[in-house]
Amino acid sequence: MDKLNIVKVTGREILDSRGQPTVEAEVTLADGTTASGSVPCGASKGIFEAHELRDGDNDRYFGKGVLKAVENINGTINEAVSGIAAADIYAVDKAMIAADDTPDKSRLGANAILAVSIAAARAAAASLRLPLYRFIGGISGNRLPVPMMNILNGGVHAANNIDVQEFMIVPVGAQSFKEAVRMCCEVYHALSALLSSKGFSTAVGDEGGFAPDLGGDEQAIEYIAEAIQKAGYKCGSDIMLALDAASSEWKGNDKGEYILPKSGKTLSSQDLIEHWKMLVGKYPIISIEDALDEEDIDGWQRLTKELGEKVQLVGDDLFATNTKRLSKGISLGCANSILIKVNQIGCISQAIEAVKTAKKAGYTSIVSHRSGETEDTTIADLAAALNVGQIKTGAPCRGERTAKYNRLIRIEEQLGSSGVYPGAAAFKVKM
Ligand code: 2PG
Ligand code: MG
Repeated sequence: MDKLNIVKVTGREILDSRGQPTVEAEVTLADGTTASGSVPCGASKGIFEAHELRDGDNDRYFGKGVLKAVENINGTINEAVSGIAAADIYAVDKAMIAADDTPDKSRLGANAILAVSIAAARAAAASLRLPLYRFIGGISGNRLPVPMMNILNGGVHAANNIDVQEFMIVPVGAQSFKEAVRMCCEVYHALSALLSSKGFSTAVGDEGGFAPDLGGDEQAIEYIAEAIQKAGYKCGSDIMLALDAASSEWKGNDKGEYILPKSGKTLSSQDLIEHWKMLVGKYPIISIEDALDEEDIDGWQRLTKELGEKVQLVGDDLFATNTKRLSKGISLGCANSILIKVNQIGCISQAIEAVKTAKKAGYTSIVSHRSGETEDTTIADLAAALNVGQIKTGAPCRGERTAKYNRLIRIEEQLGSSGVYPGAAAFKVKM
């Protein structure tokens, strides 16, 4: 028997950063190596995501328990992957997908499948004595990602009055990942001082960004621009801005209608496009994610025509890390970038395939966390391994977010002179 063959897989219920139950899997190989992997959970979930299996037993965790997913790991998945070499992550994932046999992984649960996919990859890397990024990316996985650091939270991630979910700073002018993190932290602390001095709350949202009540998205952008300057950087060259509107949360009653839940505004798809155009004309915004709803395909086509040369337009809910949806979007001229969230599709190999499809079409990819996270740092390794050049993993605050930044600081140190921090080159748009 090959020493890398999987001999046992077990699951357990653990907690995510919102205190909700989530799945962890542990994989044991024939040589005795064990490794674990755990699964994040979104709040602004798209309708095209793979299925997250929850118990629905209201006596436990208000129905959110994941004991069924754990049972599926201990039973069906354990049988399906036993004997397969963990180093062949495509074969491990394929066996689980076949055992599930649904288009959205709803029988076994994408949360059960992903936990095992991650644990198997980690076990293979550990057995081969390779860092995870090296195991996944080989010797060519050497590009550190530019952090898109979310320092002000709104939408469903915060109990404030801001509709846009994420306001991010993007340190394109840094010379290294470590410096990029330092620059962002300095701006984060400058923003904290600025908000305090104006009498605003500095309590944080789900991703560690501040969550004050403000006068709207423009005021948020203005405070961030001021904080960048206060920290000693130039907004528009050292540090750019990015937004995630998460506008699938704004679905109105009719197609192409948007109702912003906090401000109560009703907008058409074209109104929103005009709003983004106004912001892009006024502020150095390099990237907008989910600027429109996941089902507003005509809107996405117009938006891409009107803004696609100037701004990275990221499809998160729109593509759901799904190669089929991405290919369709590419052929229709929707967006120019994809957010890669492993739990949207439910296993590592399919997330890798989405990155490959994006690359072929000239779309950029951003590896991303979820708003509910664990201490698992797999996405940090994945970002470096796949050379995507961008990562979205929250504010420099809350352990589940800093775990990813700290992992990348270590990866950069290990890569030494072969490591590349791409800065502005990670973005295809003109600056
Ligand atoms: C997003 C994510 C992560 P959630 O919309 O991009 O920031 O949020 O995990 O809640 O979907
Ligand atoms: Mg998003």
